[in-house]
Amino acid sequence: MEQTTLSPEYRQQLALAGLTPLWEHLSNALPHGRPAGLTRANLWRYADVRPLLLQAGEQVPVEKAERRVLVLSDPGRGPASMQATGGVYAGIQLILPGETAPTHRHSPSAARVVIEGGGGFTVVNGQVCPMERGDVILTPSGQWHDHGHKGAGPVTWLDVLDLPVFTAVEAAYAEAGTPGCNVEHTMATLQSQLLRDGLAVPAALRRANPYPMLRFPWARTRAALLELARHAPEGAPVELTYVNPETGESCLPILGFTAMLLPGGRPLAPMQRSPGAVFHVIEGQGESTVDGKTFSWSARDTFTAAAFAEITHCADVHGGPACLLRIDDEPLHRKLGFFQERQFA
Ligand code: 1HN
Repeated sequence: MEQTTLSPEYRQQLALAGLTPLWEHLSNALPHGRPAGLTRANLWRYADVRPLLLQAGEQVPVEKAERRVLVLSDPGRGPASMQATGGVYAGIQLILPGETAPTHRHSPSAARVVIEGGGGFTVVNGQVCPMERGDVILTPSGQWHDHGHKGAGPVTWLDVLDLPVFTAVEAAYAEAGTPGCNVEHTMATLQSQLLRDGLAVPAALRRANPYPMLRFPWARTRAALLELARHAPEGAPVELTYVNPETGESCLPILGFTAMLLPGGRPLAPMQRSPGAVFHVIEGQGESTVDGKTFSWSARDTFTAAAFAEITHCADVHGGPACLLRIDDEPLHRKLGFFQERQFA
């Protein structure tokens, strides 16, 4: 029901009492049939972002900025939005040779997807994680982290955070580091190396650390995707989900990460899914149609899709397979008891 004929006196009494009539808001709060999100699918080409980011490198010292980032701001939410989709913040960060982005920690969890590596590294709770192109590196909630760069040339990566969720529940905050708070932790480093190799782990650390693996090297994921593609039935999606190797659960509590391989020239219509998504192109080129909008993409580009978007992806027939990373809030949707997927085509 829309606006009802309530007497002005009654409206005023309600307002003074801090009350509002549900019947005037119900259909807005719970739209019929599907969520009425704000997210507007968009493409950010790396070729457009990179020169703007390099200008920030000239104009903004990293000590001043704390983090030198251009935020992928959802055009559906107006200017300066700190969201790419309803649940995901995304931005592209730059660090120049010799620079250090200072140690801090915050309540939202983050992950980096390396765009230009080569000498960049991040230290997360004492684990030194080298940054190579396509690597996914986690920074779980509350863990100290800083970034450095020992190589030559710019290092850049896509940051994703569950910040919109933390903001919505009024839980977003950060703290500055103190000297020595993020010194090298060799046991944790050993644990993650052993887990990655499928070996035994230090007994004292077993299940003691909710985030036993922080770095997922692209070289390993890529090789596994190619292997999977050789065995997958024709037309079936070739997808790998990033998990906590000790539990098999999603690697972070709110954000989900899936690497997918798209064979050249064969369009794929994945299920419509309840979470909106950020897609980052790691390799190859092609195009995706998202709710009727077509994006032509190539390696290092990023695009978004709203909740329940109708999507088709197609890698170029001559470019070989393409690899995309999908980042969304599927783990949160599952925890809410709500995650849904539907076949649309
Ligand atoms: C943050 O701490 C980083 O640590 C990157 O590199 C992006 C966006 C919003 C809030 C905190 C980082 C961020 C951020």
